[in-house]
Amino acid sequence: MVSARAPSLSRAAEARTDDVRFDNYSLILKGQRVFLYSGEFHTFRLPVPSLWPDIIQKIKAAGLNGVSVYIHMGLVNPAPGVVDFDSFRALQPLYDAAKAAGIWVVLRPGPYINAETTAGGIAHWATTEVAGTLRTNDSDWKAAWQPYIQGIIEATEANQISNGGPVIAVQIDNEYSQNPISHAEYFVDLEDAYHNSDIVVPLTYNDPGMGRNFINGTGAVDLYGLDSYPQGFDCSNPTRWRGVVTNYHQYHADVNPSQPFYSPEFQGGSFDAWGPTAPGYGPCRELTGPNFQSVFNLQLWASNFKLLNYYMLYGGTSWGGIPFPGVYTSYDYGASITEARELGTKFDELKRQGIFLRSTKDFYKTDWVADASTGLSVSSNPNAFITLLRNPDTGAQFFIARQNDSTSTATTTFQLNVTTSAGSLRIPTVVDAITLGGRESKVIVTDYTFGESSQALYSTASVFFAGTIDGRDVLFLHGNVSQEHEASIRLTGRPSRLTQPSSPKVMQSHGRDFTTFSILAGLEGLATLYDSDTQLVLYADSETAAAFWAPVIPGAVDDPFRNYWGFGTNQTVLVGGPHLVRTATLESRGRVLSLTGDLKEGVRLTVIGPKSIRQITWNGDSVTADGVAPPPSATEGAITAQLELHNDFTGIRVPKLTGWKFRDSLPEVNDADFSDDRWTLANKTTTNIPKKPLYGDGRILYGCDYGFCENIVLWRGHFEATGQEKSLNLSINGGRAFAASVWLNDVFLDTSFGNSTNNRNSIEETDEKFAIPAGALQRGDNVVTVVQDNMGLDEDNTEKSPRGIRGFSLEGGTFGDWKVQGKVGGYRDFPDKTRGVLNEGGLFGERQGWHLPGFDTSDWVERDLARGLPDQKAGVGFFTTTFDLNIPENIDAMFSFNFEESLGQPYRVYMFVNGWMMGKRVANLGPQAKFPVHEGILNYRGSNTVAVALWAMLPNVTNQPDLQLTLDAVYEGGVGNVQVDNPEWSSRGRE
Ligand code: IPT
Repeated sequence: MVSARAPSLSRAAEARTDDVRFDNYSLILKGQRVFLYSGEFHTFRLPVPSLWPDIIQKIKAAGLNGVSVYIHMGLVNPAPGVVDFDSFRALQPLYDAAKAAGIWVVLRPGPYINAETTAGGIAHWATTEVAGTLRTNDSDWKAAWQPYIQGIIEATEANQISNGGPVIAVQIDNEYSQNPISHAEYFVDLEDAYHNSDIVVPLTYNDPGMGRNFINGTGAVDLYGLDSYPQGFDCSNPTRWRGVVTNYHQYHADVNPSQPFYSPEFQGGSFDAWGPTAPGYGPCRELTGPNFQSVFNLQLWASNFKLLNYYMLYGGTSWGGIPFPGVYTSYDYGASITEARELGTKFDELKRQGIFLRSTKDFYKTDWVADASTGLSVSSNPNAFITLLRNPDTGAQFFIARQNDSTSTATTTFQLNVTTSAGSLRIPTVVDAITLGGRESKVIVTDYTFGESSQALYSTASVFFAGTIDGRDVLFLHGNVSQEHEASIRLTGRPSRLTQPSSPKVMQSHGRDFTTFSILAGLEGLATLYDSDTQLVLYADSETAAAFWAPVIPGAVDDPFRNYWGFGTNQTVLVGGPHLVRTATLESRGRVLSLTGDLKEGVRLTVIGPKSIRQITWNGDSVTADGVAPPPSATEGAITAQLELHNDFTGIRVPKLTGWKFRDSLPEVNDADFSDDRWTLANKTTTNIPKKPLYGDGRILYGCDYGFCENIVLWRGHFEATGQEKSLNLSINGGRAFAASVWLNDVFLDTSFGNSTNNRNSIEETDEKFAIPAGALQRGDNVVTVVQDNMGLDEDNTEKSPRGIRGFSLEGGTFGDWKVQGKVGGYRDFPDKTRGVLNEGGLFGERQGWHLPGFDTSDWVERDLARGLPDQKAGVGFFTTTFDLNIPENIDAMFSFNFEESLGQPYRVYMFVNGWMMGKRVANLGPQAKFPVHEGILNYRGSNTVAVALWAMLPNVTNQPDLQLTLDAVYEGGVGNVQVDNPEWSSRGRE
């Protein structure tokens, strides 16, 4: 435990709790130095609260100790004065899951969050009704956010660390500038709101770049941080690297040296944009893959960052109207945990790094000594760029090595001249060199303490785990299998059965105080280097190391921090083999080790834990230890067993989506008796939206101004025909990648296609002339029907986006009434409080609730979705079908809905699964064709409804949607008990 000296403590120390302090090195929680190692997770992008523990447990299993969470004002506060933390908007299940896993929470409630979401998270009612400038100290904006922030405060107070909860910081807004003063005063207003409450944890901020905002002066926060996305967001060139940022440390030294170095967002993946050239998330995961994590993350460590958050760690799904116009439904982000909640090689690398940090307290307090650019010349090869960090108390040193050209794919070998407690050395001493195999970075340690008191003089192999297990000091090293590595260790204790390293690829040379283990290239699997009554030293190739877990054994039941590593517990075991180990407990005075986790297949289980263990259970079932071929020969304290699956995955039936029922959803065009009497008259002539109409007669045809801000909005423009009408002109704006189809009476005129590029300067609105074909006009009342998609409001902070018809004119005539209809009830009175304000739009079928489970379709016609709309007309129709699932409990199965036809056809699909709009397929743009949907939205033991609104934007679509349900992966385990909350249809009256 390190207690910081009072003078060096900065602002948060004056703060209202001693439980969260910091000095110039790191965060200090409850008096303990902490490296905050966290990942970003947006609960609103996984609208199944019972699955939040799944993500949190996976974050924990990677060795991380924190989660950073944006909260979405627009979802929580859908209408003026309405603050709703029910269903997926809740905070408490997140806090409970974090506490149960021992994970700290940094809460980022905005109100502005950016986050590739509509209006950057600002509630649509606010972008509409606030006349002043958003995100300034304008009084109506201030009044607008108060109820939301007060709601956040009330839901959070009791969950702060000072009250035994997980919350350690609250971020003020998001990425902003301190100038002009109205911005800074806005921060002051938000800070006042927290200061006038029982929120006692520090207030933080994320600067978009090296902008020096909010460090000092008006609105300055307690703890400043800097966001960084050095690789950018171009996933289409996944191997093209931009190189690491080399001046982080200098920036820290210049701007806030009295605070620890904090990155509230460091690139953990990338978002992807609409359009046929968008590559999809596979390449994003490659662009930010394990080698990126190795080189770029270690560059952060080398820059002495001690609070880090990877954005995103789990991206999830931008379902319903969540996206801003630049992104599609999937927000997978190429993150370490996939949208379907799966783990892959990025997770492996994250875990190798995370467990190292968790194991290495000496790393939490380091002085940045020098690097190769400031005169550190320790490397024999200038192509290896070294940064040296040193712990001033223990003398532990961390040489962080990367390629001098950080994008280099060359193999670089070097020796390092280091000064240690045992004098100067050139390491390695026995094998030839340290190797950087292309895009790879390493931490090389000297005078490294592991466990209670053991010492490694140096290691050129990476540390995976260090700690104490059953009173023994344990060190677990790893390295690239094609390289040689070396570690020099002061051996203690009485050697056990194993007197030689268990692999012939390990050479041992005894010095006076230290024994040097040289690991030759090609050592695969796990090797025991040394095994005594006081020490255990293991080595594995990096891939094998990633198959190990170090679950934390919870401490005393009455300790609120019993699950927090280093706080309520310092006890851990090593478990190798399973796909995932979620939790471990030791019961019956250490005799029973209970493990929970996931299996993909049968595996060999290796447990290195206390000798007291007599029994191991896996997901509740007793495991029979077999002692067969224990990990490298007879390592003391290791237990091995075979874990087999209990379930036969091949028995899982994947229903085919058949039996579709169909009904037309455009009576506005197809039913001569349709009346829009009950629609809203669009007769406003003023709007708070700064971008005013381009032409027309002064009437404002922006959906938001009538409460219809989300998803599809329909417009009806009436006129009395004189016969002179030749054409109409419409300028329509739905944001990038939108579309709007236009009819005159029952005659289809055309569709306007929005621009799909992600270029902010591109024109978003269309401006088109629609010729009136002969015979389309009718005597008396004529009506123009516009079906318009709204892709979300722009993110640009103070922006209030015009969404709707920005210009209208009728050549040869004059428009009479314009009517507008979006989703039922608009943003004030929408009926589906569970799925929330962003779920549905204004299509007739949606207004009727056809997308909801339980709607009676017995009088609908049978029609296969793959046949498209009748007569190949442009229009909108609803297709629904149901299917049963029967997945055994304790199976985590990943399903997705897939459009198997090729891209390029002019239609859009709004896919509702049990009422939730889980996918928007824009078939002419793409790229997304695969839509993962989780248990909780899907009912795994019962009936499910899928409803598809198909909008054919042009006649004669040739390649119709071919929608199939796919089982992508199956695991035995999971968090279990996933609650299903899919309210059924009830009558909504007629709109
Ligand atoms: C940063 C935002 O803070 C975050 O909300 C998200 O939008 C992220 O970008 C990109 O996914 S802003 C940063 C790119 C300057």
